[in-house]
This record gives sequence, structure tokens and C-alpha cells, in this order.
Amino acid sequence: MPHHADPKDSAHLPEDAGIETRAIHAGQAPDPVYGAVAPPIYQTSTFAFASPEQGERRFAGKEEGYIYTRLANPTTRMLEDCVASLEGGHAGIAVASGMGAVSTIFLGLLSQGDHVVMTDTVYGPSRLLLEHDLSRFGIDASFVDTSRTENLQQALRSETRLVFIETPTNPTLRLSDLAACARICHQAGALMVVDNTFASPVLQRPLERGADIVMHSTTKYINGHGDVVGGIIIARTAELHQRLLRARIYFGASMDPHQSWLVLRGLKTLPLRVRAAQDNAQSLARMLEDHPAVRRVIYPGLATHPQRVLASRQMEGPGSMIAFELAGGYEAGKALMTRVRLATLAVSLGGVETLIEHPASMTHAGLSAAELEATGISPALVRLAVGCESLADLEQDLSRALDSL
Ligand code: LCS
Repeated sequence: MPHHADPKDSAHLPEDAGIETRAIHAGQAPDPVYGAVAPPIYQTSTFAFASPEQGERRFAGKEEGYIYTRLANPTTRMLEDCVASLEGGHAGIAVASGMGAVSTIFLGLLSQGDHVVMTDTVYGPSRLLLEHDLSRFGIDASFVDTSRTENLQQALRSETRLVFIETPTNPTLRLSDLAACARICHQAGALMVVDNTFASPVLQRPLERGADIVMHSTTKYINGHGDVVGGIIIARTAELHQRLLRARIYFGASMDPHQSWLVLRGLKTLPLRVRAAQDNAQSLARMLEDHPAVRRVIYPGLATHPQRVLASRQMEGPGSMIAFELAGGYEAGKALMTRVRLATLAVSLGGVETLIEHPASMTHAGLSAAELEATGISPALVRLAVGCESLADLEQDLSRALDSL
């Protein structure tokens, strides 16, 4: 496997640098050519060799250095090193989208006859990929509510190679106990992968709790500005990293340098954005809970969330996703989504702008009626991805729309 050099060395960072410092500096140092403080965009598909011998040495993995952007690129490498530092992993692998991360993990680590256990409520397409696509390659999967560890234990088979956990789940905000799940996976000889998109490394670092691989849709909090799709995978060990890097290179879901640069730019303010949005969400969740038009609010920061204790044990905060059901069901939800003005009716999340959507007919529309019911995605459920606008404006927008129902 060809290697690449590390031109951006962040050795100037103290070992114990805080997460705000690492989000800004990890993997980056002033440009060695002109001293540019902002990371340069190495918008090139290929890299010149000084001699045929150098090309040969690089391909043979005997010399560090860049070869070709699908394999590795300096701008992308800065992003990979920065997120790997935030998650506490060996190294990062940036890919074209969050689904590119999910598929690269499966294609890189699974073979015909293998079995996967996945949290039943995940981002719809992550489940559908296993159910409808990887099943064609002889890979079997079970979908269970991993918030109860006994379900995970029971679902494991001798062929289970991988357990894929999403916590908090999209969109029902159910939590799985990461440390307990990791113990169960490892006893069974399975790898544990965690989709950490909803929490971000600011609020939850699964590798510290025993996960082997963590992944993100960087489209969400990591980039945070609603303007670029992307994904990243961080492995705990060099061995897993090499297997996943090979899958990225051969299946070809590499992130483009300009895309990497945009994500790197957004990443610098990740801790600030995550906390600002979370403060807004905490207040909005209470407001929703007190409103007569609302039947039920799901938010890990509310006393009514059944896993509030687990949330405070394994997360540094409840985040900024809220799910709620209106007393008037789907019809009332549709009216609400039409009447809000500041919150935008759109899928996605984790950006500075507040978005509202209907999971059963949008993000999770590919699931069958039975699957939706089993996973608690009722027709009445509305998902609110809280952004960083002024709290008073968000409160006014939501309460005006709710009062009109
Ligand atoms: N994992 C999670 C938890 C997600 O929420 C998403 C996208 C993905 C993976 C896939 O990432 P992508 O390929 O889109 O970058 N979630 C979306 C959502 O809830 N609304 O729109 C997209």
C-alpha cells in the first residue's frame, strides 16, 4: 500500500491540547512554501516524481510522499489528521459522503457469509444498504434495538464480524451504552463501529469507550455550514486503518481536495457551534414540552428521556437534535412544518441553520411500515435540527407556529 508524507506537522501542539485548540490546529502548521496560515488547497490529481526511481520507491512504499489524489492528498490529509486527533484514533480516512464511509467500512471489512448486527433505528439508508444491497453479496444482517444490551448479545452469531451502532439514533435519539456494547462485541470477536454523526467528537468519543472504528457524515456537525457533503472514518489501530484505506483507494470513494478544504474550514469552529446549538436546543426542548399542542418530546437533556443518566455518563451534553410528536398527529406536523418561517423545511442537520423535517416520509421513507412502527418512527414524529440562530428568534418562530395549530 503506497504511503504518503506528512508535510503538515502539528508537533507544536501540546500533548494535552484542548478540543478547541485541536479543532483549529491539529494536523496543520503554516505552509512550508509561502507560510500561508490558512491550509492551502492542493487541487491536483497527481504529484510529480523527481526521478523514475523515486516513483518506484513511492509505489513500493519505501519512501513517504504523494502519488495520486485518490490515494492521498495533502489538504485531505490535514482534515484526516485533525478529526483523528479529535476522536483519539490512529488516523482518519476522508471519503466522498457519509454513505461513502458506511459503504467503505462494509466493503473493506466484510466477506461473503459474514453477519452484521446493526442498531435498528439508524439513518435510513445505512440500514437499507445492508438490507437491500449487501444482502446481494451474501452478507447477512440483523437489526436490533441496541439500547438494550441483551438484544445485542442475543443477535450475535459465530459469523458476526461487525456490529454497527448509532447513538444517539437518527431520528429517535435512543442511546446505546458504548462501553457495555464494546465488551459484548469483543467477547464475541466482532468489531464495533460507531456512527458518531449526531454527537460529534465534542460530545462523545466512542474510541475512548472501546469502539474499534468511528465514522461521521461530515456533511453534518463537522462541516457545519450546510454547503458540502462528505464523510470520514477513524480507526483505532494501524491494522484496521490499512484495511479501510485500501477499501477507500480501491472502491474509490475518496474525498476531493476542495471538499476537504471546505470541511477543514468549517471544522475549526466545531466546539463553538456544537455548544451554541445545544444551548438553543435545551431551551427549545423545554418550551416544546410545555406547549399544549405537543404530545411528547424526545431529547436526551430532558428529565423525561429514559436514558438521561446514560447520556450524562457517556456524552458531554445532549446535543441539538430534538424529536417530537404533536397532539394533532401527522396533519398537525405538516401544518407546523409549513408555518415555521425561520426553521427551514429540509433534511440534513448539524449546520448553523435550524432545519425541520418529517422522518417517516423523508429521511426514513425507505423503511417499511412495520419497520417504522417497530423503531418508533411514528407518522406524528417531527425532527428538529437546532442551529445557532438567536434563541429568542427560534422560540418566537416555533411558538407562533405551534399556537396556530
Ligand atoms: N449517518 C448519519 C447518522 C446520518 O444522519 C447521515 C445522513 C449519514 C450517515 C449519511 O451521510 P451523507 O452521505 O448524507 O453525508 N443523514 C441525513 C439526514 O438525517 N437527513 O439528510 C441526510
